[in-house]
Amino acid sequence: MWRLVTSLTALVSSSKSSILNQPASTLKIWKSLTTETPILARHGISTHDCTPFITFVLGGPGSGKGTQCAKIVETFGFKHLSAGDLLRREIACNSKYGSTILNTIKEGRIVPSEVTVKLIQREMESSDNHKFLIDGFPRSEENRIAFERIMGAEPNIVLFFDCPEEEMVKRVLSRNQGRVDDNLDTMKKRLKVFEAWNLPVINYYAEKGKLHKISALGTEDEIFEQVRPLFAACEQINSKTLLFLEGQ
Ligand code: UP5
Ligand code: MG
Repeated sequence: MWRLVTSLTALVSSSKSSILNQPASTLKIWKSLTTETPILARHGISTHDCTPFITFVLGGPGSGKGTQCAKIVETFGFKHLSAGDLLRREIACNSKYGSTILNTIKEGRIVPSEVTVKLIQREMESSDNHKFLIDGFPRSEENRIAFERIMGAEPNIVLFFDCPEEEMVKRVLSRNQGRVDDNLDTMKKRLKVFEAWNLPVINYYAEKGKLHKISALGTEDEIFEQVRPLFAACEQINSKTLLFLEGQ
């Protein structure tokens, strides 16, 4: 069903009046989906019948990306791909890049784009789902450009969990799940990398009108109440599109 999103541009002129009656969240999603053709799918992810619907989930270390992704999966049936988890899996299975990835993560630096994009590509191609949450990627403009080049795709929407540094530090240091990067020394480096390399990507998508900034302070449920309407709006737009196309 998500393939139909690509037909939204064609729909804009004919259904503008009914769309204008929608709530603000729906309108913002509508705008971000139609400001340009969202999906190109020329290269790596064109093997499925459906064009994927891609959400990038961005935010600093400990801002709650993974926590909110789990809720989106539960409520809206997306496939969750955490770039960090995919990299940690490579370490755990001693792949050829394992030790390089481990050292990079310990230093809070960014793993080479080709490695991460290939891992994401493999997961997307082997999934039956075509609604993807890509969590913690892209972390730099170079990551973003590599994704577009290798996958031939852009995200439909981008979430940014905006969280104060003190709160992120507090959450990461109390997580206690044995992650090699959850210590004060590495956390300081992760925050610096976030500011220097991730923020330009966030600004890029803000300028493109694709960014949805969420305040990441509050309880997990309170934060999800900001997230829910975005995806509900996507579903609403999509079902309207489906009805429209069925009437063609
Ligand atoms: N928590 C969550 N929400 C809360 C709330 N509202 N109130 C109170 N507590 C809350 O949450 C963090 C902790 O906070 C948890 O204990 C949670 O219960 C609690 P989580 O949802 O895990 O936050 P998240 O933003 O996912 O934090 P994470 O530490 O995973 O973010 P990072 O972006 O730092 O980590 P990631 O795993 O993506 O990457 C790790 C490293 O891998 C990077 O530093 C980098 O070296 C490397 N990497 C790359 O090189 N390239 C990539 O593309 C991706 C990663
Ligand atoms: Mg995470």
